Amino acid sequence: MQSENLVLVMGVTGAGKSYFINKLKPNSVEEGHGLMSQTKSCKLVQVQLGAYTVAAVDTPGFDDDEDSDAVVLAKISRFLIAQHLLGIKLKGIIFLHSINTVRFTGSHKRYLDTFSRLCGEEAFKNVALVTTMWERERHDTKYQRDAALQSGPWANLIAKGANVFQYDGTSDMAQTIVRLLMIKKDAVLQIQKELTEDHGELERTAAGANLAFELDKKLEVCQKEILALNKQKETAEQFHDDAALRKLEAQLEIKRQKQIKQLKSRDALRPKLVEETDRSIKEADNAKRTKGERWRNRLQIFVAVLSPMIGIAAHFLLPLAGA
Ligand SMILES: Nc1nc2c(ncn2[C@@H]2O[C@H](COP(=O)(O)OP(=O)(O)OP(=O)(O)O)[C@@H](O)[C@H]2O)c(=O)[nH]1
Ligand SMILES: [Mg+2]
Repeated sequence: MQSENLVLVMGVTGAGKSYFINKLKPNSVEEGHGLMSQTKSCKLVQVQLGAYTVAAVDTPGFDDDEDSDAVVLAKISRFLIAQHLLGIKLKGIIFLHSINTVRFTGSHKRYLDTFSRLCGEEAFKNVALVTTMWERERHDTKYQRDAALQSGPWANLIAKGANVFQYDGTSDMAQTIVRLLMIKKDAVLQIQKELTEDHGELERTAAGANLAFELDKKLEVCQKEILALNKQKETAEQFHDDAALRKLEAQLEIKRQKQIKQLKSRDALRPKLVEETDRSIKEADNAKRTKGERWRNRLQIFVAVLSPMIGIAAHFLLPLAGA
């Protein structure tokens, strides 16, 4: 079987992940133009860089809707477990961050925190910390922001071996960054070790436990708010205050929707990913054998197992996932 090298492209919504992948292979994924997150599932794009065959993975970013962070982590983890179980080489993670970001708060902090826990310190050497959109930002404050990033939020990663790049938006530089990761030793991420060694749920990994803890706190608050609104509703009913009742009903509905979303996110941290993925690989394998066929390479199995959850650029899917 030919050697497959995987590179993960990560970063918050709008950091430039899809743009970067398109610079490796033009028009392979869709870029965003608005404020909403564009890439909803992991997308895999195969690129030939000299002697290296690289599968670059476009991952969904966390956005301002923090209740869905767990769902995004679950998607990325599912991907990482399949890659790990199939023995596909993970060469590196490209972490993108827009130099236009004025303040490193909210989703940026949460994302970096989850990212660091997902990788674990041993894998920091396989991380490329890349600032994007340099050519878009004319103001000189970009240099100060870059320095502040390196001495602040990124300092620990850099101290433990992460590599820093200022991305100029070109294909040449995108390729150079990927090529530099190709000469690294294969990475095994903390979350992969945690999940495969313990056969546990995502909620018991360092990255997942943190999100689970935050979600549990929020669920408690939401439940209390719903109880309080219900009490107010009872009072309004006693006094036949229709206007207040209507307002409270509307507020309750918003809270209930929020609760449903939070519960869904919490559930995303529960499945036993290793067992599920292992089972899916065996099922795909059996189906293939029954048809008297053989896999062409491990990426083909990977795509077959993950295709319900990942979108794959057509030019990649067709040659690999065909019968
Ligand atoms: N000039 C320039 N534009 C960029 C660069 N990176 C991203 N963009 C643009 O910024 C916008 C957002 O970039 P995307 O690549 O869609 O961001 P993303 O990280 O994939 O976002 P999600 O899919 O929402 O997670 C797009 O319009 C890109 O074309 C860059 O380095 N230079
Ligand atoms: Mg994208």
